[in-house]
Amino acid sequence: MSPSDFTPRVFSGIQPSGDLHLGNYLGAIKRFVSMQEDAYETVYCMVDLHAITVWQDPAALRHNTRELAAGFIASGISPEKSILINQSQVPEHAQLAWIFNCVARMGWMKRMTQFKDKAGKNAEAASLGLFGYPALMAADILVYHATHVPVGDDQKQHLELTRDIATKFNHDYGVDFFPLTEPVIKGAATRVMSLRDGAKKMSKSDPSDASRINMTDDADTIAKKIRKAKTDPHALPSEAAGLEDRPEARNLVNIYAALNDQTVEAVLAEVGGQQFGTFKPLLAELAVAKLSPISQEMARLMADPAEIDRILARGAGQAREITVPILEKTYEIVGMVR
Ligand code: AQP
Repeated sequence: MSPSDFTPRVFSGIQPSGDLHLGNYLGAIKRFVSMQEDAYETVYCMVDLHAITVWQDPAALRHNTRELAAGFIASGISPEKSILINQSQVPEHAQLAWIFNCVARMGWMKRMTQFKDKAGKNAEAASLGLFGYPALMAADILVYHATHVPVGDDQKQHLELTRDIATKFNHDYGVDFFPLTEPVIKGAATRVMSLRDGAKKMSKSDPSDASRINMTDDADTIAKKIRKAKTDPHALPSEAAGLEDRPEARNLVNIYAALNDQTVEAVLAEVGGQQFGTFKPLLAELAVAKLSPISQEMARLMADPAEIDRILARGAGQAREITVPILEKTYEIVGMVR
């Protein structure tokens, strides 16, 4: 069966492992919202089981999970239109992950660049969970038979692995059960870079807070971080080709384009020739105009955490209507006595 034989369904998630940042917003959440308006069933997830592959303070994890849910809702994800869950309340994710641990090969996992980046030089001390992360991610997606997954560019390799796992499972058991999910990686900001280093992606775990714009930053902080963002001494070009060897300049233009729903070409047609002293205040103004209403709404939602918990509990109930039958069928295919 091809993905078109399955109900068009979107799944994606974000780790509640720290402050939500502009990269998460432009690379993922903004596109989650637009897919919610299309002809898909949409399931969006705070992947708390993924977050603990690196130690998390329990109180901070609870706070970050609720704050991430508030960030999703404040950005436009409606609990009436989308299923909103935290991963650990839908146990079929972890149950299917075990089956996929037995399908995925060690050699495949060893090639994952995210593991190498996150484990660093001391891979022996990394958790087994961090190594197995992509099998759980495959389970997150396939336990819904999701056909489309909007993500940032950094997740491309994990989505290829998800397709490999689905293919091997289908082949090993002689079935056509799991779809080959399509990654949806598009737009001007599929890889938002650090404001301090145009070669590094903007990330929650970067020790420098100045490297990223957090969704909870106030207007002054956003403006200050953009003012201090690393750039080069040249004026902006009028065409995209002129950004090729200028990673920091390209990053700021990409951010502007994504925030303003424009193409890079359209932005450069307006700002080409400007120095950063002129462009940065424009970008700061745009970022504040787009992000401040979201952070204010997040703060309002966080004042009532019980309501967020109710939304997540209801989402888990809706999700399990999909995941329980898919897991049951998987167990039956694999040969488990039910
Ligand atoms: N810099 C980025 N540009 C575009 N998209 C990004 N995403 C993350 N960073 C960028 C996208 O956000 C979604 C959720 O990511 P995640 O929280 O699951 O984990 P991550 O990719 O590991 O994010 P971080 O911020 O880099 O977290 P840490 O520092 O904890 O590892 C994904 O769709 C991702 O592509």
